Amino acid sequence: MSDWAQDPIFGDVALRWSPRAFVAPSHRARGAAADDARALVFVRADRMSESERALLGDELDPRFGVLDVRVARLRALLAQHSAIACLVESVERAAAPVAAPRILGVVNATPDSFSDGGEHHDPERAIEHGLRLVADGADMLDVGGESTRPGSEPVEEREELRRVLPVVRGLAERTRIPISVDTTKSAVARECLAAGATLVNDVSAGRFDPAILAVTARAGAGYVAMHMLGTPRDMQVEPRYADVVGEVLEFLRARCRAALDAGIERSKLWIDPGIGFGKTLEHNLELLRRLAALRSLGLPVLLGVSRKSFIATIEERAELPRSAAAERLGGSLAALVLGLQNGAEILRVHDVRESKQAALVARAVLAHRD
Ligand code: HH2
Repeated sequence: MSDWAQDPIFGDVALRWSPRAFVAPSHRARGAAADDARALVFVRADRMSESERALLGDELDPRFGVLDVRVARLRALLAQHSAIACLVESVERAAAPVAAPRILGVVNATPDSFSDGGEHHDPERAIEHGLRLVADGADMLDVGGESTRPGSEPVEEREELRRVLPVVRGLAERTRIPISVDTTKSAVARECLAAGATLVNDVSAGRFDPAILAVTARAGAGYVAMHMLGTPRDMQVEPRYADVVGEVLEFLRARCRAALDAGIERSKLWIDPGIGFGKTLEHNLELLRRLAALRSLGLPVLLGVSRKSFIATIEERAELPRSAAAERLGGSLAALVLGLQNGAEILRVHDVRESKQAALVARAVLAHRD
């Protein structure tokens, strides 16, 4: 068990129980968690010591590993046992109202993306597409020139730059919303930042080309660290985790530390569980259901579920035909709304208009006070 409480940067977040426990709000508190707010504490009772289990007493349902308590009771538990310190902090974070969701519209300047490959390969068409997404309500745009679909091969730096640079430049000149570049390469990030991008979306979280962190830091740009198991080429070959949420959290914490060490400001870091990147359907579902656990790092959570293949796998299991990527809007919106409810703040989507509407409605319901 890593001692997160000792971490000088994430110490206040005190994730010491992760991956054994995390907290999700059953009733959203107004502002910080009030004493009478209820919290659902999901506990890995099987990994707890006898004394920890005894402490939780009858309130713990060991069959489901759920502890359903009021925050006041949690505070009382804290007074008895320092290991529970993390829970109160996590309750407060998880119970804080969801910030206004922001939509990151996808502009793929690739010939082979799984979702819209080839549609906007020509720079002018990609720029037009981006401007349409802005008109549809995108808060930011994400320009990518290398497909990361399972089994895909890396694209050469020169080719990737040829694809994305004119699109980033054109969009930065013609719109005022932030432009992100979806790349794992430091040289591509550097050129795009110089051409007007202000955010680097790195699906490797700095593992493929560590210099990308310093490049981002030097430009004072934002940075998205995403979890992926291995590389796009091998990530879907029997992905395995003992505890997918705990391992994704640990990975993101370590990668954020590397980003901070390279000089990226904490206020400019976002995290992403990487739905579909080295995950089976069960892994994706568990991450989506327990997404609130990621908020305990105290960083905005970006979520990409749009058109992903887990939607078709669910259809298949229901003995329906697998839908093509462009026909997965219903499933994308369902996952987006649940992601939002579980703490996602930035939603990476292809269908901006529909996603914005769904996010606004979900947000209105979640923020409603009677
Ligand atoms: N998903 C894709 C690409 N980049 N970046 C982040 N941060 N999170 C994601 O979930 C994510 C991402 C895959 O989607 P797409 O760009 O449509 O496909 P492809 O990689 O084939 O271009």
